[in-house]
Amino acid sequence: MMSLFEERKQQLTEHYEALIARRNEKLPCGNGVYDRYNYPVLTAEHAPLIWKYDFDPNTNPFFSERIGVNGVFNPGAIELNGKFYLVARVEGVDRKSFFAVAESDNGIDGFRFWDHPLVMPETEDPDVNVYDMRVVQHEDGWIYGLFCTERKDPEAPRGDLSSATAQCGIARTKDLVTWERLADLKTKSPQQRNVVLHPEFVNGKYAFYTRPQDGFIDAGSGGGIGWGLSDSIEHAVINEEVIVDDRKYHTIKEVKNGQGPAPIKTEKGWLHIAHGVRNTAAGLRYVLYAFLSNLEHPEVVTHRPGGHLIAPEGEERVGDVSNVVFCNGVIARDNGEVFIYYASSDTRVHVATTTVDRLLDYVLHTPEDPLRSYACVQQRLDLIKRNEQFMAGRK
Ligand code: M1P
Repeated sequence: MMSLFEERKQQLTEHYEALIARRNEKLPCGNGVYDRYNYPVLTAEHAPLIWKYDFDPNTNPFFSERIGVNGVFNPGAIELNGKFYLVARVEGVDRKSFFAVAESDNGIDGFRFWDHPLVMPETEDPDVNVYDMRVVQHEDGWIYGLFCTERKDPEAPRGDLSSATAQCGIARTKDLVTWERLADLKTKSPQQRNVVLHPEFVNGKYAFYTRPQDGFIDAGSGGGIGWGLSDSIEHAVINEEVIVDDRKYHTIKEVKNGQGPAPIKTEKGWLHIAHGVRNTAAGLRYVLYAFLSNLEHPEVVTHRPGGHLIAPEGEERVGDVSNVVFCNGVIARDNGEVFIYYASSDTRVHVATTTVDRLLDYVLHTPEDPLRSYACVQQRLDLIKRNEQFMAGRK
């Protein structure tokens, strides 16, 4: 008879392999801008069993989990040599996040984590928590990972064990395996999250999208997507930070917003995916939105489609931090395909597929938010009128 250890090991291994082998399916009846898929591409269950279980029956007779994984979300993304890589935020049951690389041949299913999580070297001021890496292939030849490094707030009053400071950690690699940690970004803001490296030099300098904020959660008087230049990447310093996409009253980004992945270069400009946060009686609601900026001046926004691009739907609405979609990873392929990796409710990762043409059509032809109900009705009446005229003309 098989021991309990062997029985459980076999069952869990079969379950794990079936999960990785499961084909994903495009969902019908999308909105035309992008397609959603039936299954998440990465979940806590995708964490390899050897990360969680002691495989020695002498020390683990019941094949019990030893170090659990709570969630897998907010991945950076990159395509290298025709393979799709996600550098995911893996959160242990101890609440600490770390990075790990998952690889797939087609970008929509079959994602399998590499055997070892990524080892991110520390600076002299050790990180307590690291998360939300933006992976950028820069024109200087390096692949950079910019991420949030969180530490206990040294100014926090005694007994306050929640206040933290968030800053931007920077590391670089050539192969996603070995990472060189550089100095954290320095800006004048007391807190920074959602910092993203622009993939090209601007005026010969490294260019950053930032998100200055007063507090760890609250943007306070700060917020908005910022922009700044630095002479160096090894010791990056932004002396002047300007806001390029502001928060606005009664919009999807009234509370805060942040650049998602590095923008996609297109003929019409830089295509950005960002997240916007609004308040509700049920807490904060995070959605994704898109905008376009000028090719020569990436800090100048030229088109701002109103409303959200992706909002949480169905099971996406529920998780550790419910009513959240968040994106810090996108893959734009040479053939024009775009894979948007978005996480739902700080729990799991999904993919939405589209093309540069479809996204450009969306940003160029979706009207801006006119900011008042009356003006929104006028906007919709205008669409209806044009449709009626077009349809009458065809009869
Ligand atoms: O919980 C939702 C998101 O909250 C933070 O994003 P922001 O700084 O814009 O509020 C981040 O912690 C992010 O990881 C998380 O998904």
